[in-house]
Amino acid sequence: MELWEKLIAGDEVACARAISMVENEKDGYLEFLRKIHPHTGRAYTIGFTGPPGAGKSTLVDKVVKNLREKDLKVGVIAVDPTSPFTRGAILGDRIRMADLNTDPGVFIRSMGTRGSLGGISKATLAAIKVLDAYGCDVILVETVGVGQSEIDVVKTVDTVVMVMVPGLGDDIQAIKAGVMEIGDVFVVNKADNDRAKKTKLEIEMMLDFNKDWAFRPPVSLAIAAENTGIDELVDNIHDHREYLENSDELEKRRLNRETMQIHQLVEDIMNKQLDQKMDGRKEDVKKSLDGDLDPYSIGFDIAQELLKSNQFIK
Ligand SMILES: Nc1nc2c(ncn2[C@@H]2O[C@H](COP(=O)(O)OP(=O)(O)OP(=O)(O)O)[C@@H](O)[C@H]2O)c(=O)[nH]1
Ligand SMILES: [Mg+2]
Repeated sequence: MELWEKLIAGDEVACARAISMVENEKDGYLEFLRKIHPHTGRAYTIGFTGPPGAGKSTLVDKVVKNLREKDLKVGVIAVDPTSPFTRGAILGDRIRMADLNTDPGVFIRSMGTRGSLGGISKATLAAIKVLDAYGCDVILVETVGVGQSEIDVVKTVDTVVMVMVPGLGDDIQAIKAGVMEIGDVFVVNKADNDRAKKTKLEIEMMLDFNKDWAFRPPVSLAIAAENTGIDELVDNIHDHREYLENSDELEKRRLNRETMQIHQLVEDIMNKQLDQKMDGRKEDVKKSLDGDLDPYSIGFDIAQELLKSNQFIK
């Protein structure tokens, strides 16, 4: 059997190999993705984002267990934060998730943040496809909500869970811009801290500034470390899913995701061609600097050459 056949048959080793293959864009990875595409589209994807140390991994771990009780096959993609300060926490994640690793109904994968801008979201999108073909019913994606590339990752999932912590209300103005718009479901974790209720109210107030919600994001409390508030969070995610499915929103989000994938692929192909062409134009660039040529003519000329050539398709 070929790798893709093993993958869709639910072979765990094949799944790990397939993710590495697409993540590293090894030879034949596009052909591989084409083969598995007809076997995708079934999985529901949920992103968990929020500040470093908010308890995202702990929550994901508990949510996975909750979903496993419902006999759902679950995939987890943890996008490793770039900050060296959080390395210890990552190690912690691995240890905490160790017991999930022995469950054949759970597949966990960490993704590095190396590569160019858009690299993570591209690799994550591809990994989602692989886990979908592997037969996961639900795929959870954990990212630290700090940089643009993490926000890009989050934009590709069906439901975005925004993990907050008590006291965030103090500087809620600062996080308002990015955070309030992308969260579909909010959860204030670490509710063993007595400021949690106040933070929940503050978030609700912020949300209620906008009166025209088609789906007003629910806000709940959780103590992930004690497995408290998980049922309510899972219910809220489910409500959001129902809303998406009963409107045209789910299709809209998935169209966005598909568009993004196509966009990234074309960009990649064009960029590679462009880099090659630029290498051959070093003399012209020098002339441009000396004033014998200009960058606009060179750029336009290269663009025309690229558009005329049929070399894109390889
Ligand atoms: N008090 C308290 N601590 C918690 C709770 N949930 C998680 N923690 C602790 O908070 C710390 C960070 O938890 P993680 O789950 O690693 O947080 P994270 O958001 O995944 O962290 P990064 O991935 O590094 O951004 C750990 O020490 C957890 O044990 C909670 O509900 N209450
Ligand atoms: Mg984490």
